[in-house]
Amino acid sequence: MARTVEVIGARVGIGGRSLATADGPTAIRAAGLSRRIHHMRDLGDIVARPVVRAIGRDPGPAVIAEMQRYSLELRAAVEAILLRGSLPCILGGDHSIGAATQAAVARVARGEGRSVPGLIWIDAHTDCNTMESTPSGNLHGMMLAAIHGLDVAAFREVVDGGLRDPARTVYLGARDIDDEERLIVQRLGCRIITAEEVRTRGVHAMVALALEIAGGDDGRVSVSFDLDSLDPSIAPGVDCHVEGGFLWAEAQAILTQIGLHPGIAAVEVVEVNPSADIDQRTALLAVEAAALLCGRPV
Ligand SMILES: [Mn+2]
Repeated sequence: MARTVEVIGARVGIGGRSLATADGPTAIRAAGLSRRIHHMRDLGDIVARPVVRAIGRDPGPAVIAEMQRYSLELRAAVEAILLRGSLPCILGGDHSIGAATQAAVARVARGEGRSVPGLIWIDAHTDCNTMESTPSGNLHGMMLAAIHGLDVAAFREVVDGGLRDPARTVYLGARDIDDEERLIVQRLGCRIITAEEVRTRGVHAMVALALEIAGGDDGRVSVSFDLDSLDPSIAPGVDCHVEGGFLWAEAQAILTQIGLHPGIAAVEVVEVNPSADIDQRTALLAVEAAALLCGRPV
């Protein structure tokens, strides 16, 4: 027997560069998700309207309003899954969905009088810009700043009651961090474990360290897997390609070890952009990642 996995497709692309990322959940399902996770219930999609984005460092009021509306809808859906005792698995979609998922985890934990789970963020990016520091204006690069208590208008209401302790956030594989953003991450006190560090010190030791830091006093963690943490040579179907990522053997070992951890609170698999993919390669890896993270028998 395994805990029921409840899947939501988060059809959103307005937080990133390419609206085609909204088709990620469809591509992940088509690559065979339900064949790899047997104990899953698919709740279908939550859809963000593809509103027009302003040019420049401010995405504009239409995107900010739709992101807020969308995120509140997703947050409520994730909270409902958690309250049923199931494991939420949210398929992206761009990474902006993290505000809703992670706020939901914190709100439910607080409501139950438990400590708020930590966060393992497997990503080429640290997603910790603010509207003041962002070079791109892409909201998928700001949601963790909001989750850690910095003001980002689009997520202000979404993170209400859902803030996370930055000392329990660990990044795995981050390698494309803006200068000001790096200062924010340092100030917050999040831990960054690079792919290089994983190679030098070993997957097992580094994942154990990540679980120890993020797990805090109760061992509970959410895990968010961005396909751009992988090297673009094996995962071309993403929005932001960054060289030097994990190869599949490394990622597989990381995801297996995390998936066997007993305290997984929520899983996200995000940033699959089918319009950039080649022969479903990235979508197939997304299926494997979700299966490894959600597959723990109980
Ligand atoms: Mn990323």
